[in-house]
Amino acid sequence: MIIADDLCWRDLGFTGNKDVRTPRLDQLAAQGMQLTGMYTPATTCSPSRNALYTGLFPIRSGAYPNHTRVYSGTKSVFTHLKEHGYRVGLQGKEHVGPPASYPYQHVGGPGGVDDFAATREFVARDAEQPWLLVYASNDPHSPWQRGARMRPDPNKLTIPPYLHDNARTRRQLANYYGEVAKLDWQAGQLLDLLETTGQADDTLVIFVSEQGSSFPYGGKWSVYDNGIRAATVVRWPGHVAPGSTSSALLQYVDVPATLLAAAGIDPETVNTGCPDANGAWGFDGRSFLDVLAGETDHVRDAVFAQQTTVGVHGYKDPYPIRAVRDQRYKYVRNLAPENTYQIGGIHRSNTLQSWQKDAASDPQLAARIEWLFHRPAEELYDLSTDELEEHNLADDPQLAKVKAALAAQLDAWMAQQGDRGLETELLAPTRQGPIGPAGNDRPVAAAKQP
Ligand SMILES: [Ca+2]
Repeated sequence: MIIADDLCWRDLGFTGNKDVRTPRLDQLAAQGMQLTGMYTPATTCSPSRNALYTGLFPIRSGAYPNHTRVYSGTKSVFTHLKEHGYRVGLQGKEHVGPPASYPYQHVGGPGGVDDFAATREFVARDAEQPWLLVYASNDPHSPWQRGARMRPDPNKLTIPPYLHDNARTRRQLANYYGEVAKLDWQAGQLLDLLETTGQADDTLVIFVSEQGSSFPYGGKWSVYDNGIRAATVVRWPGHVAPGSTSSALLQYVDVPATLLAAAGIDPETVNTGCPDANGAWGFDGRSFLDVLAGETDHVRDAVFAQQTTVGVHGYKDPYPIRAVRDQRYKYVRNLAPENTYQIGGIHRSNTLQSWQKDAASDPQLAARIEWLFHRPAEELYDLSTDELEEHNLADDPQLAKVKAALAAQLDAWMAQQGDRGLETELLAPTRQGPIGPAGNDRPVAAAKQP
Protein backbone atom coordinates (compact mmCIF):
# COMPACT_ATOMS: atom_id res chain seq x y z
CA MET A 1 0.00 0.00 0.00
CA ILE A 2 1.34 3.39 -1.00
CA ILE A 3 -0.21 6.33 0.80
CA ALA A 4 0.35 10.00 -0.02
CA ASP A 5 -0.05 12.80 2.52
CA ASP A 6 -2.43 15.73 2.00
CA LEU A 7 -2.83 15.08 -1.71
CA CYS A 8 -6.11 16.30 -3.21
CA TRP A 9 -7.48 13.58 -5.47
CA ARG A 10 -7.51 16.01 -8.40
CA ASP A 11 -3.77 16.63 -8.34
CA LEU A 12 -2.46 13.63 -10.25
CA GLY A 13 -1.90 13.15 -13.96
CA PHE A 14 -4.30 10.23 -14.18
CA THR A 15 -7.09 12.21 -12.50
CA GLY A 16 -6.71 15.06 -14.98
CA ASN A 17 -4.21 17.57 -13.58
CA LYS A 18 -1.97 18.64 -16.46
CA ASP A 19 0.49 20.65 -14.35
CA VAL A 20 1.79 17.83 -12.14
CA ARG A 21 4.26 15.21 -13.30
CA THR A 22 3.21 11.75 -12.09
CA PRO A 23 4.32 9.32 -14.84
CA ARG A 24 4.79 6.32 -12.54
CA LEU A 25 1.44 6.66 -10.79
CA ASP A 26 -0.22 7.28 -14.17
CA GLN A 27 1.38 4.06 -15.38
CA LEU A 28 0.14 2.24 -12.26
CA ALA A 29 -3.38 3.47 -13.00
CA ALA A 30 -3.07 2.20 -16.58
CA GLN A 31 -2.04 -1.20 -15.24
CA GLY A 32 -4.83 -1.44 -12.67
CA MET A 33 -8.29 -0.22 -11.67
CA GLN A 34 -9.06 3.36 -10.71
CA LEU A 35 -11.60 3.58 -7.87
CA THR A 36 -13.22 6.96 -8.37
CA GLY A 37 -15.69 6.56 -5.49
CA MET A 38 -13.25 6.02 -2.62
CA TYR A 39 -13.73 8.27 0.43
CA THR A 40 -11.88 8.80 3.69
CA PRO A 41 -14.16 9.21 6.72
CA ALA A 42 -11.97 12.01 8.12
CA THR A 43 -9.86 14.77 6.65
CA THR A 44 -6.78 14.90 8.77
CA CYS A 45 -3.82 12.52 8.82
CA SER A 46 -4.28 10.54 11.99
CA PRO A 47 -7.99 9.58 11.94
CA SER A 48 -7.79 8.82 8.19
CA ARG A 49 -4.93 6.39 8.73
CA ASN A 50 -6.41 4.77 11.82
CA ALA A 51 -9.61 4.10 9.82
CA LEU A 52 -7.66 2.87 6.77
CA TYR A 53 -5.73 0.37 8.88
CA THR A 54 -8.44 -0.78 11.34
CA GLY A 55 -11.55 -0.90 9.13
CA LEU A 56 -13.40 1.10 11.79
CA PHE A 57 -14.90 4.57 11.49
CA PRO A 58 -13.14 7.19 13.65
CA ILE A 59 -15.59 7.72 16.50
CA ARG A 60 -16.19 4.02 17.10
CA SER A 61 -12.43 3.35 17.27
CA GLY A 62 -11.77 6.46 19.38
CA ALA A 63 -9.36 7.81 16.76
CA TYR A 64 -11.35 10.83 15.61
CA PRO A 65 -9.39 14.03 16.32
CA ASN A 66 -5.96 14.53 14.76
CA HIS A 67 -2.88 13.13 16.54
CA THR A 68 -5.03 10.41 18.03
CA ARG A 69 -5.14 6.70 18.88
CA VAL A 70 -7.63 3.85 18.91
CA TYR A 71 -9.04 2.34 22.10
CA SER A 72 -6.97 -0.35 23.80
CA GLY A 73 -7.62 -3.79 22.37
CA THR A 74 -8.41 -2.55 18.85
CA LYS A 75 -6.74 -4.57 16.12
CA SER A 76 -5.49 -3.37 12.74
CA VAL A 77 -4.83 -5.00 9.39
CA PHE A 78 -1.27 -5.45 10.63
CA THR A 79 -2.58 -7.50 13.60
CA HIS A 80 -4.85 -9.64 11.45
CA LEU A 81 -2.29 -10.40 8.73
CA LYS A 82 0.47 -11.02 11.27
CA GLU A 83 -1.78 -13.60 12.97
CA HIS A 84 -1.99 -15.31 9.59
CA GLY A 85 1.76 -15.51 9.13
CA TYR A 86 2.43 -12.30 7.24
CA ARG A 87 5.51 -10.14 7.72
CA VAL A 88 4.06 -6.66 8.29
CA GLY A 89 5.86 -3.36 7.91
CA LEU A 90 5.23 0.35 7.66
CA GLN A 91 7.76 2.74 6.19
CA GLY A 92 7.55 6.50 6.68
CA LYS A 93 4.83 8.39 8.47
CA GLU A 94 3.13 6.63 11.38
CA HIS A 95 0.52 8.89 13.09
CA VAL A 96 -1.37 5.92 14.51
CA GLY A 97 -1.48 4.35 17.94
CA PRO A 98 -1.26 2.84 20.44
CA PRO A 99 1.65 0.62 19.26
CA ALA A 100 -0.05 -2.54 20.57
CA SER A 101 -2.77 -2.07 17.93
CA TYR A 102 -0.19 -1.63 15.14
CA PRO A 103 2.37 -4.46 15.44
CA TYR A 104 4.37 -3.53 12.32
CA GLN A 105 8.10 -3.26 11.84
CA HIS A 106 8.91 0.41 11.21
CA VAL A 107 10.94 -0.16 8.05
CA GLY A 108 13.84 2.30 7.76
CA GLY A 109 12.98 3.71 11.21
CA PRO A 110 12.04 7.33 11.92
CA GLY A 111 13.07 9.54 9.02
CA GLY A 112 13.72 6.51 6.81
CA VAL A 113 11.08 7.29 4.22
CA ASP A 114 13.64 7.37 1.38
CA ASP A 115 15.72 4.43 2.64
CA PHE A 116 14.89 2.07 -0.22
CA ALA A 117 17.70 -0.31 0.81
CA ALA A 118 15.62 -0.95 3.93
CA THR A 119 12.54 -1.43 1.74
CA ARG A 120 14.40 -3.97 -0.38
CA GLU A 121 15.58 -5.86 2.71
CA PHE A 122 11.99 -6.06 3.97
CA VAL A 123 10.30 -7.19 0.76
CA ALA A 124 13.05 -9.67 -0.19
CA ARG A 125 13.85 -11.04 3.26
CA ASP A 126 12.08 -14.39 2.96
CA ALA A 127 10.57 -15.52 -0.33
CA GLU A 128 8.43 -18.11 1.47
CA GLN A 129 6.66 -15.61 3.77
CA PRO A 130 3.87 -13.35 2.49
CA TRP A 131 4.13 -9.70 3.49
CA LEU A 132 2.27 -6.41 3.78
CA LEU A 133 4.17 -3.15 3.48
CA VAL A 134 2.52 0.23 3.92
CA TYR A 135 4.71 2.93 2.42
CA ALA A 136 3.49 6.18 3.98
CA SER A 137 5.12 9.13 2.25
CA ASN A 138 5.36 12.56 3.85
CA ASP A 139 4.69 14.12 0.46
CA PRO A 140 3.01 16.39 -0.53
CA HIS A 141 2.35 17.63 3.04
CA SER A 142 3.15 21.32 3.61
CA PRO A 143 5.47 23.26 3.93
CA TRP A 144 6.35 21.92 0.47
CA GLN A 145 10.12 22.29 0.67
CA ARG A 146 11.07 18.81 -0.50
CA GLY A 147 10.20 18.95 -4.18
CA ALA A 148 12.25 21.95 -5.33
CA ARG A 149 14.04 20.08 -8.12
CA MET A 150 10.73 18.98 -9.67
CA ARG A 151 8.81 22.21 -9.20
CA PRO A 152 6.95 23.54 -12.26
CA ASP A 153 7.06 27.19 -13.35
CA PRO A 154 4.50 29.07 -11.19
CA ASN A 155 3.66 31.39 -14.09
CA LYS A 156 2.65 28.52 -16.36
CA LEU A 157 0.15 26.87 -14.03
CA THR A 158 -3.57 26.61 -14.62
CA ILE A 159 -5.12 27.64 -11.30
CA PRO A 160 -8.00 25.33 -10.28
CA PRO A 161 -11.35 27.15 -10.07
CA TYR A 162 -11.67 26.60 -6.31
CA LEU A 163 -8.44 28.51 -5.59
CA HIS A 164 -7.97 32.26 -5.83
CA ASP A 165 -5.32 33.15 -8.42
CA ASN A 166 -2.56 35.37 -7.11
CA ALA A 167 1.24 35.27 -6.95
CA ARG A 168 1.27 33.60 -3.52
CA THR A 169 -1.14 30.86 -4.60
CA ARG A 170 0.93 30.21 -7.74
CA ARG A 171 4.20 29.97 -5.83
CA GLN A 172 2.73 27.61 -3.23
CA LEU A 173 0.91 25.52 -5.81
CA ALA A 174 4.20 25.05 -7.70
CA ASN A 175 5.92 23.99 -4.46
CA TYR A 176 3.09 21.53 -3.74
CA TYR A 177 3.18 20.10 -7.27
CA GLY A 178 6.95 19.67 -6.90
CA GLU A 179 6.30 17.44 -3.91
CA VAL A 180 3.64 15.50 -5.79
CA ALA A 181 6.38 14.78 -8.35
CA LYS A 182 8.63 13.61 -5.53
CA LEU A 183 5.89 11.28 -4.31
CA ASP A 184 5.69 9.89 -7.83
CA TRP A 185 9.45 9.27 -7.81
CA GLN A 186 9.06 7.37 -4.51
CA ALA A 187 6.25 5.28 -5.96
CA GLY A 188 8.53 4.50 -8.90
CA GLN A 189 11.26 3.27 -6.56
CA LEU A 190 8.78 0.92 -4.89
CA LEU A 191 7.34 -0.40 -8.15
CA ASP A 192 10.86 -0.96 -9.49
CA LEU A 193 11.68 -2.97 -6.35
CA LEU A 194 8.74 -5.26 -7.05
CA GLU A 195 10.15 -5.83 -10.55
CA THR A 196 13.75 -6.38 -9.52
CA THR A 197 12.76 -8.78 -6.73
CA GLY A 198 10.51 -10.72 -9.11
CA GLN A 199 7.32 -10.03 -7.15
CA ALA A 200 5.41 -7.60 -9.37
CA ASP A 201 3.14 -10.25 -10.90
CA ASP A 202 2.22 -11.70 -7.51
CA THR A 203 1.62 -8.53 -5.49
CA LEU A 204 -1.50 -6.47 -4.96
CA VAL A 205 -0.56 -2.77 -5.01
CA ILE A 206 -2.99 -0.15 -3.72
CA PHE A 207 -2.31 3.57 -3.92
CA VAL A 208 -4.41 6.12 -2.01
CA SER A 209 -4.02 9.91 -2.02
CA GLU A 210 -5.07 10.12 1.69
CA GLN A 211 -7.06 13.39 2.04
CA GLY A 212 -7.24 16.85 0.52
CA SER A 213 -4.54 19.50 0.40
CA SER A 214 -4.09 22.28 2.94
CA PHE A 215 -4.88 25.12 0.53
CA PRO A 216 -8.05 27.03 1.43
CA TYR A 217 -10.69 24.89 -0.36
CA GLY A 218 -8.00 22.27 -1.06
CA GLY A 219 -10.19 20.03 1.07
CA LYS A 220 -8.20 19.16 4.19
CA TRP A 221 -10.18 19.87 7.37
CA SER A 222 -13.43 19.85 5.39
CA VAL A 223 -15.99 17.24 4.35
CA TYR A 224 -16.22 18.59 0.81
CA ASP A 225 -15.19 16.18 -1.92
CA ASN A 226 -11.81 17.88 -2.35
CA GLY A 227 -11.16 16.75 1.22
CA ILE A 228 -12.75 13.33 1.55
CA ARG A 229 -12.54 11.81 -1.90
CA ALA A 230 -9.32 9.86 -2.40
CA ALA A 231 -7.66 9.03 -5.71
CA THR A 232 -7.23 5.26 -5.52
CA VAL A 233 -5.67 2.65 -7.77
CA VAL A 234 -5.43 -1.10 -7.30
CA ARG A 235 -3.07 -3.15 -9.45
CA TRP A 236 -3.21 -6.91 -9.10
CA PRO A 237 -2.05 -8.80 -12.18
CA GLY A 238 -4.38 -11.60 -13.19
CA HIS A 239 -7.14 -10.36 -10.86
CA VAL A 240 -7.81 -6.72 -11.83
CA ALA A 241 -8.32 -5.64 -15.44
CA PRO A 242 -5.65 -3.15 -16.58
CA GLY A 243 -6.97 0.32 -17.37
CA SER A 244 -10.34 -0.33 -15.72
CA THR A 245 -12.39 2.05 -13.58
CA SER A 246 -15.16 1.68 -11.00
CA SER A 247 -17.28 4.44 -9.53
CA ALA A 248 -18.57 2.24 -6.68
CA LEU A 249 -18.89 4.21 -3.45
CA LEU A 250 -16.18 2.89 -1.11
CA GLN A 251 -14.53 3.98 2.12
CA TYR A 252 -11.14 3.53 3.72
CA VAL A 253 -12.86 1.26 6.26
CA ASP A 254 -13.47 -1.20 3.39
CA VAL A 255 -9.76 -1.59 2.68
CA PRO A 256 -8.70 -3.96 5.52
CA ALA A 257 -11.55 -6.41 4.75
CA THR A 258 -10.54 -6.32 1.09
CA LEU A 259 -6.86 -6.98 1.81
CA LEU A 260 -7.79 -9.89 4.11
CA ALA A 261 -10.14 -11.33 1.48
CA ALA A 262 -7.37 -11.01 -1.14
CA ALA A 263 -5.14 -12.97 1.24
CA GLY A 264 -7.75 -15.72 1.47
CA ILE A 265 -9.00 -14.77 4.95
CA ASP A 266 -12.75 -14.39 5.45
CA PRO A 267 -13.26 -10.84 6.78
CA GLU A 268 -16.68 -11.80 8.18
CA THR A 269 -14.89 -13.90 10.82
CA VAL A 270 -12.71 -11.03 12.07
CA ASN A 271 -13.04 -9.62 15.58
CA THR A 272 -11.81 -6.02 15.42
CA GLY A 273 -11.35 -5.82 19.18
CA CYS A 274 -13.57 -2.74 19.33
CA PRO A 275 -17.37 -3.01 19.42
CA ASP A 276 -19.79 -0.55 17.87
CA ALA A 277 -22.64 0.98 19.88
CA ASN A 278 -24.86 -1.98 18.98
CA GLY A 279 -22.35 -4.47 20.38
CA ALA A 280 -21.12 -5.75 17.01
CA TRP A 281 -17.40 -6.58 16.78
CA GLY A 282 -16.86 -6.90 13.03
CA PHE A 283 -15.50 -4.33 10.58
CA ASP A 284 -17.45 -1.18 9.69
CA GLY A 285 -16.43 -1.93 6.11
CA ARG A 286 -16.67 -4.87 3.77
CA SER A 287 -14.52 -6.40 1.07
CA PHE A 288 -14.73 -4.90 -2.41
CA LEU A 289 -12.94 -7.75 -4.16
CA ASP A 290 -16.09 -8.16 -6.28
CA VAL A 291 -15.61 -4.57 -7.53
CA LEU A 292 -11.97 -5.31 -8.32
CA ALA A 293 -13.06 -8.42 -10.21
CA GLY A 294 -15.38 -6.28 -12.33
CA GLU A 295 -18.48 -8.08 -11.04
CA THR A 296 -20.29 -5.12 -9.47
CA ASP A 297 -20.22 -1.35 -9.10
CA HIS A 298 -22.17 -1.33 -5.87
CA VAL A 299 -20.86 -1.91 -2.35
CA ARG A 300 -22.60 0.72 -0.22
CA ASP A 301 -25.40 3.24 -0.79
CA ALA A 302 -23.58 6.11 0.91
CA VAL A 303 -20.30 7.20 2.43
CA PHE A 304 -19.80 9.07 5.70
CA ALA A 305 -17.31 11.53 7.11
CA GLN A 306 -16.64 13.56 10.21
CA GLN A 307 -14.36 16.45 11.06
CA THR A 308 -13.22 17.14 14.60
CA THR A 309 -11.72 20.56 15.07
CA VAL A 310 -10.69 20.33 18.74
CA GLY A 311 -6.97 19.66 18.85
CA VAL A 312 -6.20 20.84 15.32
CA HIS A 313 -3.25 23.24 15.48
CA GLY A 314 -4.45 26.79 16.08
CA TYR A 315 -8.15 25.91 16.52
CA LYS A 316 -10.41 28.49 18.14
CA ASP A 317 -13.80 26.87 18.83
CA PRO A 318 -15.20 23.35 18.65
CA TYR A 319 -16.65 23.03 15.14
CA PRO A 320 -17.80 19.42 14.67
CA ILE A 321 -18.97 18.48 11.17
CA ARG A 322 -20.72 15.33 9.94
CA ALA A 323 -21.54 14.35 6.36
CA VAL A 324 -23.20 11.67 4.29
CA ARG A 325 -22.89 11.41 0.52
CA ASP A 326 -24.62 9.12 -1.95
CA GLN A 327 -23.87 8.93 -5.68
CA ARG A 328 -25.59 12.27 -6.26
CA TYR A 329 -26.18 14.29 -3.09
CA LYS A 330 -24.21 15.28 -0.02
CA TYR A 331 -25.79 16.34 3.26
CA VAL A 332 -23.60 18.16 5.80
CA ARG A 333 -24.36 18.99 9.41
CA ASN A 334 -22.37 21.66 11.21
CA LEU A 335 -23.10 20.86 14.85
CA ALA A 336 -21.95 24.15 16.34
CA PRO A 337 -22.72 26.71 13.59
CA GLU A 338 -22.83 29.54 16.15
CA ASN A 339 -19.08 29.08 16.62
CA THR A 340 -16.30 30.29 14.36
CA TYR A 341 -14.44 27.66 12.38
CA GLN A 342 -10.84 28.73 12.70
CA ILE A 343 -7.66 26.64 12.58
CA GLY A 344 -4.04 27.56 11.95
CA GLY A 345 -3.54 25.68 8.69
CA ILE A 346 -6.15 27.57 6.70
CA HIS A 347 -7.40 30.60 8.53
CA ARG A 348 -4.09 31.96 9.72
CA SER A 349 -2.07 30.86 6.71
CA ASN A 350 -0.08 33.31 4.62
CA THR A 351 -2.00 32.06 1.63
CA LEU A 352 -5.38 33.02 3.10
CA GLN A 353 -3.94 36.32 4.27
CA SER A 354 -2.98 37.07 0.68
CA TRP A 355 -6.52 36.17 -0.42
CA GLN A 356 -7.99 38.43 2.29
CA LYS A 357 -5.89 41.31 1.00
CA ASP A 358 -7.24 40.79 -2.53
CA ALA A 359 -10.80 40.41 -1.19
CA ALA A 360 -10.85 44.06 -0.11
CA SER A 361 -11.78 44.84 -3.75
CA ASP A 362 -13.50 41.54 -4.60
CA PRO A 363 -16.85 40.90 -2.85
CA GLN A 364 -17.22 37.43 -4.38
CA LEU A 365 -13.87 36.35 -2.99
CA ALA A 366 -14.77 37.96 0.35
CA ALA A 367 -17.92 35.80 0.51
CA ARG A 368 -15.94 32.67 -0.25
CA ILE A 369 -13.49 33.50 2.51
CA GLU A 370 -16.33 34.18 4.96
CA TRP A 371 -17.68 30.66 4.22
CA LEU A 372 -14.39 29.24 5.54
CA PHE A 373 -15.22 30.74 8.96
CA HIS A 374 -19.03 30.53 9.22
CA ARG A 375 -21.48 28.01 7.76
CA PRO A 376 -25.13 27.23 8.41
CA ALA A 377 -26.33 24.25 10.42
CA GLU A 378 -27.19 22.29 7.29
CA GLU A 379 -25.77 22.04 3.79
CA LEU A 380 -27.05 20.02 0.84
CA TYR A 381 -25.32 19.71 -2.52
CA ASP A 382 -26.20 18.12 -5.83
CA LEU A 383 -22.83 16.79 -6.94
CA SER A 384 -24.18 15.94 -10.39
CA THR A 385 -24.39 19.64 -11.26
CA ASP A 386 -22.22 21.23 -8.56
CA GLU A 387 -19.07 19.19 -8.06
CA LEU A 388 -17.31 21.97 -6.14
CA GLU A 389 -20.23 22.21 -3.67
CA GLU A 390 -20.81 25.94 -4.08
CA HIS A 391 -24.62 26.00 -4.09
CA ASN A 392 -26.22 25.04 -0.79
CA LEU A 393 -29.67 23.54 -1.44
CA ALA A 394 -30.54 22.76 2.19
CA ASP A 395 -33.52 25.14 2.10
CA ASP A 396 -34.84 24.01 -1.29
CA PRO A 397 -38.37 22.65 -0.64
CA GLN A 398 -38.16 20.41 -3.71
CA LEU A 399 -35.28 18.56 -2.08
CA ALA A 400 -36.85 18.23 1.37
CA LYS A 401 -37.36 14.48 0.94
CA VAL A 402 -33.80 13.98 -0.29
CA LYS A 403 -32.49 15.89 2.69
CA ALA A 404 -34.65 13.99 5.18
CA ALA A 405 -33.55 10.62 3.79
CA LEU A 406 -29.88 11.54 4.00
CA ALA A 407 -30.36 13.00 7.48
CA ALA A 408 -31.88 9.70 8.61
CA GLN A 409 -28.88 7.79 7.23
CA LEU A 410 -26.55 10.17 9.05
CA ASP A 411 -28.48 9.72 12.31
CA ALA A 412 -28.28 5.94 12.00
CA TRP A 413 -24.53 6.07 11.33
CA MET A 414 -23.92 8.36 14.30
CA ALA A 415 -25.96 6.08 16.58
CA GLN A 416 -24.08 2.96 15.40
CA GLN A 417 -20.79 4.75 16.05
CA GLY A 418 -21.78 5.98 19.51
CA ASP A 419 -21.35 9.52 18.20
CA ARG A 420 -22.94 12.11 20.48
CA GLY A 421 -22.03 15.09 18.34
CA LEU A 422 -20.80 18.12 20.24
CA GLU A 423 -20.40 16.06 23.42
CA THR A 424 -18.08 13.70 21.52
CA GLU A 425 -16.17 16.67 20.07
CA LEU A 426 -15.53 17.99 23.58
CA LEU A 427 -14.05 14.61 24.61
CA ALA A 428 -11.47 14.82 21.79
CA PRO A 429 -8.60 15.80 24.12
CA THR A 430 -8.94 12.43 25.91
CA ARG A 431 -8.16 10.79 22.56
CA GLN A 432 -4.91 12.71 22.02
CA GLY A 433 -1.43 12.81 23.48
CA PRO A 434 0.01 10.36 25.98
CA ILE A 435 -2.43 7.99 27.66
CA GLY A 436 -3.53 9.72 30.88
CA PRO A 437 -4.64 8.39 34.27
CA ALA A 438 -8.13 7.68 32.89
CA GLY A 439 -6.55 5.08 30.59
CA ASN A 440 -7.34 4.38 26.95
CA ASP A 441 -10.65 2.53 27.19
CA ARG A 442 -14.03 3.48 25.80
CA PRO A 443 -15.71 6.03 28.08
CA VAL A 444 -19.10 4.34 27.74
CA ALA A 445 -20.10 0.97 29.19
CA ALA A 446 -18.42 -1.44 26.80
CA ALA A 447 -20.38 -4.29 25.32
CA LYS A 448 -19.28 -7.75 26.40
CA GLN A 449 -16.72 -9.28 24.08
CA PRO A 450 -17.92 -12.52 22.48
CA1 LIG B 1 -2.57 14.05 5.79
